[in-house]
Amino acid sequence: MRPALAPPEPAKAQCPYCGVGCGLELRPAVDAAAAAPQWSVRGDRSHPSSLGQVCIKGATVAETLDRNRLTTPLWRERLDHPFTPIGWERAFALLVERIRATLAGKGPQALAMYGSGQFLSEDYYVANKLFKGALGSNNFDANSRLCMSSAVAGYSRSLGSDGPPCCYDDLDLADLVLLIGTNTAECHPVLFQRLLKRKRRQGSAFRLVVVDPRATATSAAADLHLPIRPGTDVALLCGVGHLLVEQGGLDHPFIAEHTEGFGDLLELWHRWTPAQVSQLCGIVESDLRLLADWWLDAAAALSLWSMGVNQSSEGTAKVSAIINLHLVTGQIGRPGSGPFSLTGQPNAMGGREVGGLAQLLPGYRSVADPLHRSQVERHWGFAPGSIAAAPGLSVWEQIEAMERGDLDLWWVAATNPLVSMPSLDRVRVAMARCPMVVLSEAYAGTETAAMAHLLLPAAQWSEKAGVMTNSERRVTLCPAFRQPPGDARPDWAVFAELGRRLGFVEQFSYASAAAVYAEFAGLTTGRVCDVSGLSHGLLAQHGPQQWPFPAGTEPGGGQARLYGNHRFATASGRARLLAEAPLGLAEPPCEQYPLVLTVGRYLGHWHTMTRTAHVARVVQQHPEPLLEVHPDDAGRHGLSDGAMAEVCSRRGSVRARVQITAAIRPGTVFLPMHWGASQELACEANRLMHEQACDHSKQPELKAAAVTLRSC
Ligand SMILES: Nc1nc2c(c(=O)[nH]1)N[C@H]1C(S)=C(S)[C@@H](COP(=O)(O)OP(=O)(O)OC[C@H]3O[C@@H](n4cnc5c(=O)[nH]c(N)nc54)[C@H](O)[C@@H]3O)O[C@H]1N2
Ligand SMILES: Nc1nc2c(c(=O)[nH]1)N[C@H]1C(S)=C(S)[C@@H](COP(=O)(O)OP(=O)(O)OC[C@H]3O[C@@H](n4cnc5c(=O)[nH]c(N)nc54)[C@H](O)[C@@H]3O)O[C@H]1N2
Ligand code: SF4
Ligand SMILES: [Mo]
Repeated sequence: MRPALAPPEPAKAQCPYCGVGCGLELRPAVDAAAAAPQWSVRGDRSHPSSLGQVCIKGATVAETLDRNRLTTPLWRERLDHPFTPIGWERAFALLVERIRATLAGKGPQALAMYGSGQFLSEDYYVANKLFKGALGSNNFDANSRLCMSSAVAGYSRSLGSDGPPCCYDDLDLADLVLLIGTNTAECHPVLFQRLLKRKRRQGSAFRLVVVDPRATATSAAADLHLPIRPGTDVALLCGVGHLLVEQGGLDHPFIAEHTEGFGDLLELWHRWTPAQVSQLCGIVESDLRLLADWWLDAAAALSLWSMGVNQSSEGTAKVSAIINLHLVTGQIGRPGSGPFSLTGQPNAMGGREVGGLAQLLPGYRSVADPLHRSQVERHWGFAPGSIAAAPGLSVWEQIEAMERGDLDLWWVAATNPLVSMPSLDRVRVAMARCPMVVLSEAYAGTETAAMAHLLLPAAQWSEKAGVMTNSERRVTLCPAFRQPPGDARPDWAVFAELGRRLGFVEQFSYASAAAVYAEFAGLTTGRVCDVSGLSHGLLAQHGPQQWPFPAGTEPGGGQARLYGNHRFATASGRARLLAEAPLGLAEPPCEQYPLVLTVGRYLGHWHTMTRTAHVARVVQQHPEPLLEVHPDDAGRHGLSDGAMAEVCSRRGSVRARVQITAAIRPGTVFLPMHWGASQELACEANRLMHEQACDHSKQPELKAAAVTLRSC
């Protein structure tokens, strides 16, 4: 008799899509007919962040792993040549030759990398060390610049450091949840389900307020929806502040002991009367008053935000304006309350920890700080002075450098900028001027590959080990449980190999991803994001852990919330109340372009669709991109439902099918970001968008451009 097979152990990992960071369990489904093992997915009930819940993207991720992969390095000298396969040996030789020539000629400033919040922390860490340490170029930026950079700048300016202070349990403990600039139902669905469950159980005792120019699946569940004009959030929040003062609802002892800058804020709020604010935001005054009343009523108020806040030319001020409300009412650092950014990508948080933006170094350090530079140089094993003092080029500055012919090599990894960057036509022209564009990608045929010279096949999630951190600061180990296809390699291993070949053998000789993580963890001791007690071994044995997790912390002993003692990470220990007057949109509507286009997401699709375009269930759910137009605007522009329309901005035009809906504010239209040039139904929304960005965070205003419509 054959012995019964033990059921295979599932692999456990964090979902590789959104920043909720749900735990997944993947089991090999034995199918003799299939060439490669198939995997079935379900929620991991033991994962504390998601308790077994998943959404459609997580549930279908296994269907995306094998299709359409890049399997071998490909090279072409010129963009009008076809790609030819080259082995890794030649690929590395080319990179070494070009990098050495640049270092000897123009210098390190002519090298740049644009990475991603979809890197594992290990990929991110080694890429940073390679650029900022070995090459002496701080020109390492990531797509978090388009995503969380305003949250990073806002937390740092207001609280003294990056780091979301809250945790998911706060969703169960708040009496009032303010959802501002987030379509949580579609973009952070498992958290939204958690809110819905409370709503069903507690009814009006639990209040949900949504601030969004569109009525969305999120606002459908809200007690109050404030459909503000795009770009008027700071004014709205000043109006709430005004009413809190008027009603005597401030926590004066908290303000006196734990904050600074109250005087200026009071003056600013005083100027923004409810009548003025309601008019500017395009809402009724009684709704503004209701929000202020509910804030005052709430024993615990929680604010959740995402791209409607961050992607703005005043994104950092929007974040600080949210934090201000929490500080003046003492709604921070205790259960159920606080300002809580919903992270977009699965490991944008990890990226911030390892210093994955052009101005940062690992452990929430800054390149501008001489002490931080010397600490990191020592830990990395580079001579003093190796790390440059000036912040590197942010991604848009990298594009401008290519336009001027100042970049010799632009290395893009785990992002698809020829769909996701603003001013796409300009980006394309700039890339054409760069002598060597390198792309590390898991999939074949992306829009960015069309403008690259060297394609490096990446092993992706499930094929390489490493960690990710989700929005509530919880770190999950993602093991390698599948073979990478062909010659695909983990990104971190490629960066390390290149470092060794450039002569930095000692600094880049890692035995494993676990060794990379151990080196990083050692750099975080005593920092806000202290993970010095974490290791791949501990995470494998005890499961996901929240940071701070200093050396010696018992498993499960990480901290759920930051700033419980109300000592903030500023020099004085006080949080800063920042009085910033509303500026509005960088490109307001005008006679020629009378509408505001906003661009966002659909529930089933992931960004540039390299994965989700291949999932039948998702394609069925979202077959095409739709232009949402209010009936008044449709009438004015002669558009009918289901017909095609041309959307034109100062930068170009795209065509899309019209969906007439009263769900969107008059004067505002919406397109999804997903359908790039390689899709059959291409609708390149970002050809229309502009690159004007927030001064503090350098995050472009990807949520608003002035457009007009034409029927076609
Ligand atoms: N299904 C799905 N989920 C995802 C992703 C995905 O691609 N698909 N991507 C992940 C990533 S990286 C991110 S960053 C998040 C993004 O998550 P979200 O930010 O929730 O998603 P978006 O659709 O980009 O934008 C949210 C809302 O902002 C509103 N908005 C536009 N302008 C303004 C404004 O001026 N003020 C306010 N208050 N609101 C405004 C829009 O109408 C939109 O409904 O989603 C993550 N989750
Ligand atoms: N107008 C407008 N524009 C936007 C936004 C918006 O709301 N409005 N949102 C912005 C935001 S918040 C974001 S986050 C960006 C997202 O935009 P992108 O980062 O461009 O989108 P993705 O499709 O997620 O790109 C990730 C790429 O990495 C590849 N990949 C996956 N795993 C790996 C891996 O392990 N290694 C490597 N090397 N490659 C891998 C995928 O195949 C894919 O091509 O878009 C931004 N652009
Ligand atoms: S909510 Fe986000 S993390 Fe959770 S399964 Fe869906 S995409 Fe994955
Ligand atoms: Mo994002």
